[in-house]
Amino acid sequence: MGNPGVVVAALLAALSVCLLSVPAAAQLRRDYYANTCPNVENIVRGVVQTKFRQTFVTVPATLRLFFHDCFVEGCDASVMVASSGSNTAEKDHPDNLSLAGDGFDTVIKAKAAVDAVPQCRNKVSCADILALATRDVVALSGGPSYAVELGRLDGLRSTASSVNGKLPQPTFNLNQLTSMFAANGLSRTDMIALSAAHTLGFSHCNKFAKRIYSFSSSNPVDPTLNRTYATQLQAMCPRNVDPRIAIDMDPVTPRTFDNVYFKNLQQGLGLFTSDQVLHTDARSRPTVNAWAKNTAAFERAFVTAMTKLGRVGVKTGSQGNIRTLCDVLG
Ligand code: HEM
Ligand SMILES: *[C@@H]1O[C@H](CO)[C@@H](O)[C@H](O)[C@H]1NC(C)=O
Ligand SMILES: CC(=O)N[C@H]1CO[C@H](CO)[C@@H](O)[C@@H]1O
Repeated sequence: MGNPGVVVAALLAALSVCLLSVPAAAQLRRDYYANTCPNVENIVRGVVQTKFRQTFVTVPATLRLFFHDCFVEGCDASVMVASSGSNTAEKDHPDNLSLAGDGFDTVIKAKAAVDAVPQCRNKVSCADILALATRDVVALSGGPSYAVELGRLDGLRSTASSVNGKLPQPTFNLNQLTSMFAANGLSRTDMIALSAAHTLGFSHCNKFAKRIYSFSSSNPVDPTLNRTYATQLQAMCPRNVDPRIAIDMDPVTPRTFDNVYFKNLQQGLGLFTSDQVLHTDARSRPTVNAWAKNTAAFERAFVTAMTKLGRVGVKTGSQGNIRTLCDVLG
């Protein structure tokens, strides 16, 4: 302690370790574009509102696009990139599970609107536009609104192979779901809250066909599925159904972002194993029951989880750039 130089050196070393180990997400800020594009939130919201009036699919398509973006290579708009030449991009991996084109279209149009403002041109990342548009679609469909942290750069690569094993499957049990979300810094509570995104949108029949036709040798129908609902699903999704047929994931309020998702689970109306297991498994059931009767508590948990989702694998500095076109690298 007698040598101030040593103390200062030690402090500097400790400080640099701290700085180096600060996760990139710490650099996200709500007012990131305050000087470069102060009106960015209004510009994006305007485009999203117009698109929403044209087609409701904008809502689930954008919300799911954000989730897939963040879980594969971080929230860096890598999911937006189109395949070119010999590179097959993320969006063309089979697990893109038919990401609806209206999500891509929303971000591309919002980016064009932002870049049409001279001050904003080439200043705002596609990754941030996707995060803002996602907040806007959730609010437009009746969900909570929230402040979005900004400052993500766009990723420099996008490959189909990077998707392997990164996205949850509809057949997952609670342990599989929990560990995949944990790998992205999300708790089981966050996972349950985010799963409520299935209060909106569509699923193709093949994603749950096994639950209604060939669950097990003794039970063709998954016993955790509501019997009446199983019969309705069989009618909407007969064997050998046209693979393009998609059905509402929330059979009760399919166009409203609400906690009916959790009420549905209490009645065996969870479409996927990964949905229904949240109520079947005693470890997650108390949370499902709590949010089924308390909208405010669910919305708080959803906002917390979305904010954490938006911090996954954020690119800063030389790890990324601001794309000119969201579907083209560079
Ligand atoms: C918990 C694990 C999850 C699994 C296993 C899962 C799986 C799926 C599957 C299989 C579909 C149907 C795709 C199709 O047939 O076209 C789907 C749709 C959807 N998912 Fe998830 N998902 C999960 C979590 C999430 C999360 C966290 C979000 C967003 C925060 C999300 C948002 C959506 C939306 C909005 C749709 C509807 C898409 C549309 O209508 O275009 N999902 N999901
Ligand atoms: C099955 O769903 C219907 C609504 O579709 C509900 O009235 C009924 O209580 C549910 N059955 C069970 C066992 O939860
Ligand atoms: C929207 C989109 O790009 N969907 C693609 C998902 O992946 C399949 C192939 O696995 C493509 O055919 C789709 O065009």
